[in-house]
Amino acid sequence: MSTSATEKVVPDMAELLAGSPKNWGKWGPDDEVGCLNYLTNDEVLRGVSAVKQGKTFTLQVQMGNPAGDPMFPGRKDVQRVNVVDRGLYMCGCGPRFPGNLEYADDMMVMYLQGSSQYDALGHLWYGDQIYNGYDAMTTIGGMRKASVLPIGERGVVGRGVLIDMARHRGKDSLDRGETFDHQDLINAASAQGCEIQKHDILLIRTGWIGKFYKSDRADFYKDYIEPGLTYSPELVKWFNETEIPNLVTDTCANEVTIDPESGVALPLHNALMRNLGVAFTEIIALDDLAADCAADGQWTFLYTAAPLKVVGGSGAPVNPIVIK
Ligand code: UVW
Repeated sequence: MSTSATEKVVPDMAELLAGSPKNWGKWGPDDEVGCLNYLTNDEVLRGVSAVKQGKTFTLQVQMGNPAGDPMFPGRKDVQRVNVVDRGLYMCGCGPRFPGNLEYADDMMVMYLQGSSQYDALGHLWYGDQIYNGYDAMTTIGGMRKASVLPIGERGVVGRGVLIDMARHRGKDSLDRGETFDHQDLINAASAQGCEIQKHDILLIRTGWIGKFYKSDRADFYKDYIEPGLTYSPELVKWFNETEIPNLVTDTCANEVTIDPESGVALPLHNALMRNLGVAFTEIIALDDLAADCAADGQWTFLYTAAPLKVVGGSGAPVNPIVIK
């Protein structure tokens, strides 16, 4: 237990999530991809059968956009620097090859969660254990268990459904700290004329990342609290029973930053990702896809993604592709 600045007694994560369901061991003692195991060959074909028009959408935000890179506070923007370019050749220093070709080369330093990304299932934990019961000591110096690598090796393909919570509530973007739950998702789906089916990859638009690009940066990050799903035992039960393999949103953390009820930070990362094995995909650009879905009434599609295969990574950038 701890006390917040407002003297509210905030429970430990272990206390809040006591009795919360776990899928540890469900896919064997060596599993590192969790609910992505629900995406069987039949589920891939179900996704393919959602393709009706051949329209494609890429869902990664731009990296190194002059407006900045949206990310969870505490991380720093992508730094991309030129190593070789025409300027180097003009100084007579460019690498020379037979035939005199010239080229441009660059390098980048970034937080692996500093752009559109997949979290490794072991990215966050409480107590001494990460997803599937692996010892949290395995995170030291690089993740030896439940890193992002197995997700990159496997890839993610299935039927996706987009729920546009912002549009459903008549807003460009949900407000700071605005919450919603599984029942709100079900209601929004019904208003959109679709349904969230078992094993669907669940995409939720809040408008938050779109708002980043329209806001003053200092204002956007001031007393940072983003909108999102909020924890309840019923919501966790719904995710578990609906066997959602992957939660994909246009926020930095896929959930309201501080649970308004308990005061605990990011409980769903633990209840859904650490305990159930739901893959988290964050900072995803959904505005164009949502506008198209609202225009043609097709909210379901084939979703495909594979994070970069970073050995030991706690997450990795991704550019998902959706085909309607
Ligand atoms: C944190 O690392 C706090 O969360 P995220 O999963 O949003 O990167």
